[in-house]
Amino acid sequence: MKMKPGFLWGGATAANQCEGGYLEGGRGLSSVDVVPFGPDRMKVARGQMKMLECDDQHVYPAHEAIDMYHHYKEDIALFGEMGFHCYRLSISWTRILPNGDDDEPNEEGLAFYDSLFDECHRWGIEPLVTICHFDTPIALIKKYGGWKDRRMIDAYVKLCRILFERYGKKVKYWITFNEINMLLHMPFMGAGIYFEEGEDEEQVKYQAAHHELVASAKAVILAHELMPGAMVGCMLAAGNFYPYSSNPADIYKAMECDRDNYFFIDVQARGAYPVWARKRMERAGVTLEMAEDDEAVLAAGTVDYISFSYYCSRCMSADPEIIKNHSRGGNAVISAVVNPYLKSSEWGWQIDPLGLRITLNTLYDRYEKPLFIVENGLGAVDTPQEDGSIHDTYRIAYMREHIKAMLAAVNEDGIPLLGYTCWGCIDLVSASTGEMKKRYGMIYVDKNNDGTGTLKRSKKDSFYWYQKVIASDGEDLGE
Ligand code: BGP
Repeated sequence: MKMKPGFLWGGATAANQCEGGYLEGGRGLSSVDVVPFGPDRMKVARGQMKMLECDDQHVYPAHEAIDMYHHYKEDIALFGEMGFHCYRLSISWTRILPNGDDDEPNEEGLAFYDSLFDECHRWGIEPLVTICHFDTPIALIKKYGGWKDRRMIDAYVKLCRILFERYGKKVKYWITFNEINMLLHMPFMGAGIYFEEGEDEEQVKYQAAHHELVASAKAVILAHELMPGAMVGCMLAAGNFYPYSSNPADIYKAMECDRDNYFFIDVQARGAYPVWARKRMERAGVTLEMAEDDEAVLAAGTVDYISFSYYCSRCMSADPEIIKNHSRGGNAVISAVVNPYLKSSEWGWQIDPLGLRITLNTLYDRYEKPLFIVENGLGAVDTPQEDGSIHDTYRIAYMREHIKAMLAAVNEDGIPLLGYTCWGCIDLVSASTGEMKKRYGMIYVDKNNDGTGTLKRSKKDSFYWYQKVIASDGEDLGE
């Protein structure tokens, strides 16, 4: 089995996890710059600990990351050598608008992405741009409290207009927000939100979600107006919840967990809040404040395709005892119970290639829009040999099985799929843990958790393997 010509094979990164150069080229401070490495990371990411400036007690991995700001030509050349058709990256908002909503954009920041896109095209690589990937300008967090405040919509649309006008001829594929459902789990990462004492967290999160959804719809409308032919997608942190048993109570519980995530893209793909979501918010005492035309905007700004990340499936039970005793099935961000049928990665993420086929089918059944797998991969420890080679057979095995599942979904189930960009095609900072040790790349970067390392890039075995996969459109999986 293989993919048809035109299928976009490639890799994905995010500015906050690879660019570095956090104060260079006129860039302003952004939310991820103040999310530290270590035990406080999740507290800050979840909005439970307020940190809007850097201090001396913490280390901030985003400041240098893998310094792609200075290495992008070399890195894109390596992507070109692997045969990428597509490279997913995100824009650093504060490189363009250092305070988030400045009157004039920062020309140095704009020129940086111009050059980066030109470099992609030189290698025949189609850029796929995430407008906002875990990235809220600190100045706007100080001014508005992040996406809690409706005025964020205008700031975001201002950014979009600048991007679309400047890059409309260079970029066809766009994503409005990375993993928009992460807002519920990591409100500071997803929306620049930290909670004040006594604040109603559900109310704040869903109101912020509403603002992001309206902003996303406005971006879609604007993109279609300014860039005819552009494709704008939403992006979900996917992976179905399975019921722990065939007990209907478990099945209902798993459905509810799935709905928490679908909530967002149901709105982005269908243009309205689902009935069950309205009821659920009502029961939780959440009252959404809406402007008069918000519903019309949501209805008009539906996306052209559904993109998603897939690393693992999840499992859930309705029985509190089971949850208590088998609670290590999720990850640092989303909790779940252990699925006894699956093996786990070194970080406890449960490996489930068939789950990818299930996810593809579920999403297509639900939305009937083209899909795009924009993240998939294995976070693992790599050990360079004395001669510098890296034999990452575990990563190849993971990707092979997932690509097989994807091939089956497309060829046997008929799912329309635009492309596959594996996550962290070059090693970068982990979003959930801030580690460098948790590597996804096919390109190794000599950088350690403590910030040491030469930043030298080298090719892992998976580099040569993926090169063949792409060249054969998925037919040669190296078995
Ligand atoms: C997704 C994010 C990415 C990425 C990936 C892997 O949630 O969109 O930014 O980091 O997960 O997660 P981690 O880095 O925590 O291993």
